[in-house]
Amino acid sequence: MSEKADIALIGLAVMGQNIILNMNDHGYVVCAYNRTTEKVDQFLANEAKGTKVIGAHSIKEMCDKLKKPRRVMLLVKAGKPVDDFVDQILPFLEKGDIIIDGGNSEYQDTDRRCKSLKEKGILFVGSGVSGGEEGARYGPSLMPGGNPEAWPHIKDIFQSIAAKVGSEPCCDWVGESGSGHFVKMVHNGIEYGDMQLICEAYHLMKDVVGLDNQQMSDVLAQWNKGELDSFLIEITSNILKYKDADGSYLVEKIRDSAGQKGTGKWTAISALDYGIPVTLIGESVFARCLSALKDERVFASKELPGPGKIQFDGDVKEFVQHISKALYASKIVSYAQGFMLLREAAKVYGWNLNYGGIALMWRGGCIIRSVFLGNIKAAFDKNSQLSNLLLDDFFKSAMKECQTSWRKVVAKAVEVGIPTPCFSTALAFYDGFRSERLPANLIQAQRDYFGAHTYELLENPGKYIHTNWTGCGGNVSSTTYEV
Ligand code: NBP
Repeated sequence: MSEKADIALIGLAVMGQNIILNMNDHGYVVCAYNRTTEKVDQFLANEAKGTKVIGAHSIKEMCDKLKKPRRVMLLVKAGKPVDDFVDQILPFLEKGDIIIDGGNSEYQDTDRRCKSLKEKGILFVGSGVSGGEEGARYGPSLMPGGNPEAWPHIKDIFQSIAAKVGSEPCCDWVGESGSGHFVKMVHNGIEYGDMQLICEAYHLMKDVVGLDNQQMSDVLAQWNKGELDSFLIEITSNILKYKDADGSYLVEKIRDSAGQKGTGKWTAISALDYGIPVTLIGESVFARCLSALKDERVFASKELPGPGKIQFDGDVKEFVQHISKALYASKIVSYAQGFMLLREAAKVYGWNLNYGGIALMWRGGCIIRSVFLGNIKAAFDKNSQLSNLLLDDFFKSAMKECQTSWRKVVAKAVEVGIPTPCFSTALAFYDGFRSERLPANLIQAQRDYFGAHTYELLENPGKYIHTNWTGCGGNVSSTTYEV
């Protein structure tokens, strides 16, 4: 009888094909399957030619060719296709078999699938996969969560195909139910924030300081040797200096209207749902929305006054240094906010999240990979119960070192009328988070004044009282009217 496969992979598009070849490189026999089965033959005859990959033309054939417990990984379009495939595979599985969804599924869907499959004795895993085509082929960042009983059966495959930082794989068990997909969602949200922060630095260097593209590219290449060392800084340095066939810089010819697929928006929505101020990711999503109003902006640019052209008369090198520090400080705030959201979701869902492990999973293989994630990992290694990254000694001293520059950059941007939504919101969050007193006492008074919503006194927290502010209202407080 022919050799049985270690794992089956359904979905022969860009991610599936490359993950299969990656698994093959690491010695695993993979059985490939796809809804359109001709793609199985095409794949075996072309990309997988000469490998140990085998194919199947039906779900039954695929399941029959697997070692037990059976491991079936899906890399198909998220949503209904995943449910449809789960329904089709189930009749051919036995108790203890494993289904892994590596697509960009919503974490609530993964939660639901985990629960319903557990009742049937099937172990379900929802794994974030990041790194795009190249990552899938040579080492992605993998964020698996779901039924923990599945982990010992998939650990070796997952950790061997994942990206490595030194000898450490960028893959570890994230936690229960939908946590792997939640972590992937927050990763994508942070990616939106990182990208917008770099765009704001570019805008300031170009339109305030007046650097040309080659100079900006050189600055970023320099930044990439220090604390900002990251994949996104590296590629932006390359993008800025890239010249079109006519010798002009290509990036300057690209329409300034950003697209999005929704994962940044999902992060912002869950931040609102859980009441966590993930302001930087929220602003980065809104910045893309504002950019997309291109026609309205073109019209408004001729109608609405700004401060007028202000000549930059400062020290260029010094201001560029201030921008790098503003970027670093804002980035720290963004990650602190992302981890606050993870902590809250873990509380709501009862997940036991491995925060240092998450930093390590993002350290390599994915779009937000950076040296800085090593510092985050170190912070959680030092104190796994760390309540907020900003309170770790390393990050505390980074904020101390950066804050003056950060304030100068935001103030300059406001003065000259350059929008820096993420630099600014990060600073506002930082100042709010470090404030013993905020003006929310007045909000409470206003709420009580117009809606009898009650308030607590500083000296007596937990006891809610109502004041008849006008002398005309009654003394009855509201229980239902929420503003
Ligand atoms: P796609 O997201 O383009 O999905 C293509 C696969 O889904 C094909 O196998 C296709 O089968 C199958 N499929 C579709 Br489309 N509709 C289906 C349906 N109604 N029923 C059954 N199968 C269906 O592929 P991808 O870009 O390789 O991504 C795979 C997953 O990984 C997605 O969830 C994606 O969001 C996620 N992801 C992608 C990237 C990336 O960089 N592309 C990165 C990280 C994660 P067919 O061949 O018969 O049409």
